[in-house]
Amino acid sequence: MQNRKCGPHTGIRRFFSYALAVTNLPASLQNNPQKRSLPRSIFVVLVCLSCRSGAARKAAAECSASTVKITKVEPPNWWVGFTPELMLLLSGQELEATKVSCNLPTLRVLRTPASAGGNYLFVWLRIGADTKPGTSVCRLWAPQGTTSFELPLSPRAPTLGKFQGLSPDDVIYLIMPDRFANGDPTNDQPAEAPGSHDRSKPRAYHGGDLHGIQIHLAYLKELGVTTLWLTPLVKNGAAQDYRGSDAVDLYAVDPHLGSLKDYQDLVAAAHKEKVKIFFDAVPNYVGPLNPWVTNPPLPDWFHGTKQHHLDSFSPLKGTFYGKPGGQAAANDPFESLVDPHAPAWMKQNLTDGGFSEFCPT
Ligand SMILES: [Ca+2]
Repeated sequence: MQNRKCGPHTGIRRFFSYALAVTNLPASLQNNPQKRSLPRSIFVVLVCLSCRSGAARKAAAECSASTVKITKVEPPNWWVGFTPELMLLLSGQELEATKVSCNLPTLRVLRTPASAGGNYLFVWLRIGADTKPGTSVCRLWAPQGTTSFELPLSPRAPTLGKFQGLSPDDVIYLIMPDRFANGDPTNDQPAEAPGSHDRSKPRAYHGGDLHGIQIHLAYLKELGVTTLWLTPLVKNGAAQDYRGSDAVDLYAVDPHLGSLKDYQDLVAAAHKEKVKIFFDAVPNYVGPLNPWVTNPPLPDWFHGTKQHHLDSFSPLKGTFYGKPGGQAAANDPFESLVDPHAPAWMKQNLTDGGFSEFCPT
């Protein structure tokens, strides 16, 4: 998703796109450039008309004066025929919306609570059962101006033969993609992560990726593997987050591992070999570099704050479970969950606390 930028030309283009209902091109027009020229000519006429209209001038003026800004939409897309409702989280500034409206009549905005300060807006949507696939444009009005965002709604892929789950007969092979096989050296050190790739450093990225797994499917199949469990693939933010657990974006594939298409290609190739892919997600915490950590969408988004939060190991650092002298814990903190003698606060430190000292959960 990219937020539409204000400007002398984009402002008019946004006004135009919002004014039309989103529909897919008829199949008869999709691969025929000559036939496509008709709606394109209509576009030109309408843009020219809107240039001359007072409404267009007003929209352009609103755009240039607006300080309302959307920098991210999560999730960035959804599917029709999947869930009746969807909650979007918009990030940005001045997002204390007075109204949000989408240009699909079957996509209804239910409520739009904003965070204090206006850096986040929750948009609750009801997706009508008769909604067709396409990209909807939603407009947001706020005291400081107006802006818009797009929401692609895709058709669901056929589910027959998929989503089978696991059984006792499965042979699961756990892979940490960065450490398995390097199938694409061009992604070893993405431009946005300089210095992150160094085979001489144990905690740096070492070059493994999704394509490396794909080109070794025959090897894995020969081992008798029926299921691949990949550690989290989502985008991480630090040079030593190769494990994948410190997400900065829960909807993007980490660039060290490849692209979303690389993942889709891997899944398709694995299914062709009758090998399942087990998707590993970590929903209960994010990485310390996630923007939420310093600016959470809600006061209770995390247990505590970056500076003040419970630490799973904190009760173990004394002499009770831990080593004498206040050193790091010698025992697994999970023991407290099953230990009938462990006090309630010790269990809470585990269930509500972070595994590390630098980030809330
Ligand atoms: Ca690589």
